[in-house]
Amino acid sequence: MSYKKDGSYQTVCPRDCFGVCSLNVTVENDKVIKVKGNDSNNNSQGYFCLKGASYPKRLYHEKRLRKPLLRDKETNTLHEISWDEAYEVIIEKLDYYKKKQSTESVMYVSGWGHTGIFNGYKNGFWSQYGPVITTYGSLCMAAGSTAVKYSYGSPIKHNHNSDLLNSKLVIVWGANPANTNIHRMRYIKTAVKTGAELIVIDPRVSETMIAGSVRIHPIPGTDALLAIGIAKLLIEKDFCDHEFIERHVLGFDTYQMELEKYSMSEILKETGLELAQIEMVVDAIRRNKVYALVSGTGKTRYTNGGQTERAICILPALTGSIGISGGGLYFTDNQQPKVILPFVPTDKMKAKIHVGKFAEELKRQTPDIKMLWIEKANPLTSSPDVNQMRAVMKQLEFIVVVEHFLTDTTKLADLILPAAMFSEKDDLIAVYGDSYIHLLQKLTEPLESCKSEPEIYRALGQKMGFDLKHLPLINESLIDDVLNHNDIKTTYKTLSKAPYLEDTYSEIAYADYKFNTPSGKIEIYSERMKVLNQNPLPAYVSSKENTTYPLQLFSSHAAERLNSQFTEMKLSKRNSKPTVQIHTADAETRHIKDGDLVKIYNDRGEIKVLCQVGEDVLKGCIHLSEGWGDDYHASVNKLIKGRSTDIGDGTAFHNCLVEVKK
Ligand SMILES: Nc1nc2c(c(=O)[nH]1)N[C@H]1C(S)=C(S)[C@@H](COP(=O)(O)OP(=O)(O)OC[C@H]3O[C@@H](n4cnc5c(=O)[nH]c(N)nc54)[C@H](O)[C@@H]3O)O[C@H]1N2
Ligand SMILES: Nc1nc2c(c(=O)[nH]1)N[C@H]1C(S)=C(S)[C@@H](COP(=O)(O)OP(=O)(O)OC[C@H]3O[C@@H](n4cnc5c(=O)[nH]c(N)nc54)[C@H](O)[C@@H]3O)O[C@H]1N2
Ligand SMILES: [Mo]
Repeated sequence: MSYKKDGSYQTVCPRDCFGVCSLNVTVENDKVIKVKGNDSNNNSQGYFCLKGASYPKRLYHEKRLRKPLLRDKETNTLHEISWDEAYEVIIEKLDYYKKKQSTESVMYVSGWGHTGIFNGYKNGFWSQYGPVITTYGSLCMAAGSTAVKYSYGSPIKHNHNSDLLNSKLVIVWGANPANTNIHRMRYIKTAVKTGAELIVIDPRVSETMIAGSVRIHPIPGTDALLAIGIAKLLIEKDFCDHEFIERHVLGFDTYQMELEKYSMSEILKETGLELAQIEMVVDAIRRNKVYALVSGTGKTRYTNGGQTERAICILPALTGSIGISGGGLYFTDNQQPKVILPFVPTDKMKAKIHVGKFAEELKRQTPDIKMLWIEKANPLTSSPDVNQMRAVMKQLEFIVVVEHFLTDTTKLADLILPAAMFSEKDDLIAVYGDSYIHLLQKLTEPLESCKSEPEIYRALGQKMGFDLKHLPLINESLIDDVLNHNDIKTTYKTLSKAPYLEDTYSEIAYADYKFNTPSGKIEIYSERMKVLNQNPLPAYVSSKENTTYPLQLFSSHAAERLNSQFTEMKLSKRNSKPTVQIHTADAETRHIKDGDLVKIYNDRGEIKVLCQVGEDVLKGCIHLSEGWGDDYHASVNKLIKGRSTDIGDGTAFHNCLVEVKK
């Protein structure tokens, strides 16, 4: 029987992305047959990407997991089992560890494969089982978001993307919206067409460097110094808005003194830039004191990432470019109300292991862990130090992975559970790319025996005698209860027509000049940084890795993938093979030609990829997109050590030196 009548329904893409595209989905005979953009929200406005368009194929892809799979340890082969058998195996293991050792022999790991509010449902199960170990920290934007929160207060906000049309100058810094935020990029393109200046700061030629843009290529990880150089010149030349600073900024005077510690010659040497380039940026700001600063996560994935973001994100405050149309800092937009799941008991998980240092910390910090439960994550591709992590995971006794596809991580799983996807579950989506609350609608029954995580937890809970009030059925009435409990004035039915925007939403962020920081001002000086043993003022500390390998490797997010997802869809011919970009001079000294197959290596591992030789990346650096798995011999995280960022417990993927050989 079909879950819904044939027809067209509105929903949203639940991927971990700035897009949060509202979609119109055509359902026929319980199958999604078409996905289109939907203009029910004012951010995505009917636009969507090739990944969203691929759902009708991806849902029914031949490689999609359809049945639970159990590994026969002796033959190392997977064979299909029923859900009842799968539950039996899981319960036997969970009981065994609880009795033999403790529930802390079990570790729960989740990523952001799916971004729904109902990800929190897991606590309804795990808190009834007993405290289990989990990770803390982030693979994603935590260094940057902590920096922005400390500077501007929480929640983080930005002007509506459409306000970019009112900007005469857009500076994109360590962000690549052409790939990662297509809605913002549409506006940037239009703004440039109608005369806005665009400056893009990135160590490589990124897809965002469209015709007419000015390109600035600092040496990776040195952006804080570039920002410090810009601040120095803005202050020296007296281009600042002193009235704005007096009213709304804390720490300007002390920062001015701090800046004297940095000489321009040191800034130029470290960043590899010329004075004229920094002066050019400063001059563009002089001409456009109100300008948009689009600040991304690329330059925050270093050990100095938080301080780098601090140095950059306070720049608009110096010329009063905050709280005003045409101006503003664009990091993330989180103006939607928080949604709490009222039926979920308090989280009892013990977050002991830094998610980016998993490999190193798992055995050292928690030698008693025997069982892993992984869902919505592919750490053996997306987390650092893949080789070491694989070795550590091999020593564990039992690994469960809930997944859509066979990934690098499932290769180590003892039990693989097939997860529901996209149209196969109800959820609420409220992420960082817009300030809406969206409904992800269940429109079709899960394919074959796939199940959503809540269904799995509820069934397990039922068999284990858990209190089912913490594991309710997710349906329209439960979602209405959740909305009601959070005092959000909408319903499932209303959300099924269009996403929800709170009436407190402001198209111009901070138009009220209220900054939710301890001082109520934009904090260039942040006392909170001291608690993290950091300079309370933006500062620069080198992030260069301390090894002798000569080339700096950094990675970025690809248009046709979502981290490690969508590889199976082969959405792009142009980028169908993993390719490393290397500078002509570095290629010549290594006798490497364009199109050669090369080995990238250091003492953590090696990968083999094709080589693109040219001037698209700085000399001394190489660039490769993240997310390629081992099947492509291009798992960049094999080369990368797990390190924490200075603040926010983020992951410093890009502190990485390597060598390249033909
Ligand atoms: N299509 C697509 N969209 C996505 C994603 C995806 O995988 N694919 N992922 C989503 C997720 S999880 C996230 S977190 C966001 C990320 O979105 P973005 O913030 O745009 O992130 P990145 O691609 O990591 O990096 C952006 C740029 O920073 C540059 N960069 C690297 N190091 C430095 C540096 O030292 N200085 C400077 N100035 N630039 C540097 C990179 O070359 C890259 O072009 O995108 C989201 N959207
Ligand atoms: N070198 C390098 N590494 C990086 C980055 C980088 O810039 N450079 N970027 C990092 C960033 S920003 C992020 S956010 C992380 C992302 O790291 P992860 O959160 O691990 O993301 P993915 O690699 O996309 O893996 C998510 C997995 O979840 C599965 N999945 C999707 N939906 C569901 C679902 O509903 N249920 C279940 N059970 N599974 C589901 C997908 O099939 C996929 O295998 O990667 C990071 N890794
Ligand atoms: Mo991310």
